[in-house]
Amino acid sequence: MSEKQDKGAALIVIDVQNDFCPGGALAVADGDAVVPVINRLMKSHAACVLTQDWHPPEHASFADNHKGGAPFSTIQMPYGEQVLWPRHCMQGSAGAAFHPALDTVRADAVIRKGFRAEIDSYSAFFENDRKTPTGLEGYLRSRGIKAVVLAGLATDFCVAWSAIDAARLGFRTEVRLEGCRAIDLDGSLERAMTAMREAGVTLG
Ligand code: VGL
Ligand code: ZN
Repeated sequence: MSEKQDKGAALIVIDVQNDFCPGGALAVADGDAVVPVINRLMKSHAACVLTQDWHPPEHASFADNHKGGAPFSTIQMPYGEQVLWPRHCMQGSAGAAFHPALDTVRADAVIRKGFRAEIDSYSAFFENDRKTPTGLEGYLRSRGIKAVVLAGLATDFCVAWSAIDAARLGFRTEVRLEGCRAIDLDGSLERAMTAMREAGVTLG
């Protein structure tokens, strides 16, 4: 899809925050490389929404909130499997701030997610129970938006979960891979790519 044809689509920028960039608490390799790509994409889209991972200190996804919980191990939560992460994107912290070079002035809205201590939220649309809405669907629909383009961090977690939900909700959905970087934990990138394709997401 050319940048011109994207005009009617909303760009959804996922979690381009200091903690996911080199030097951050949950750094994604080469994570800051997405910033210039996304700044350029912002200029060719009619609407732009940023998401911000935004956790309270007692958040259930933090390994150090679980006795003996090792970072990057997996536990069962009432809503399903949960990876335990290093403490990251704490509400109000420097790590939770957007990357300083991200052109945030161009954003129409910021959706924060993961602010409920007992449940994680990878997707921009629903928490990890896949039911509790963030409000993004209503925001996009009330603006008449029918197509979304996604970029950001990380490809295999928050970008993939957001893209799959967008497609399921009936939005025409494209992920711009040049504007994404992955964590790639035990094959998670490969699984995410397959799941996105199966959900009808265009990988561009
Ligand atoms: C993310 C792990 C934990 C992401 C957020 O933005 O992909 N990953 N929290
Ligand atoms: Zn998080």
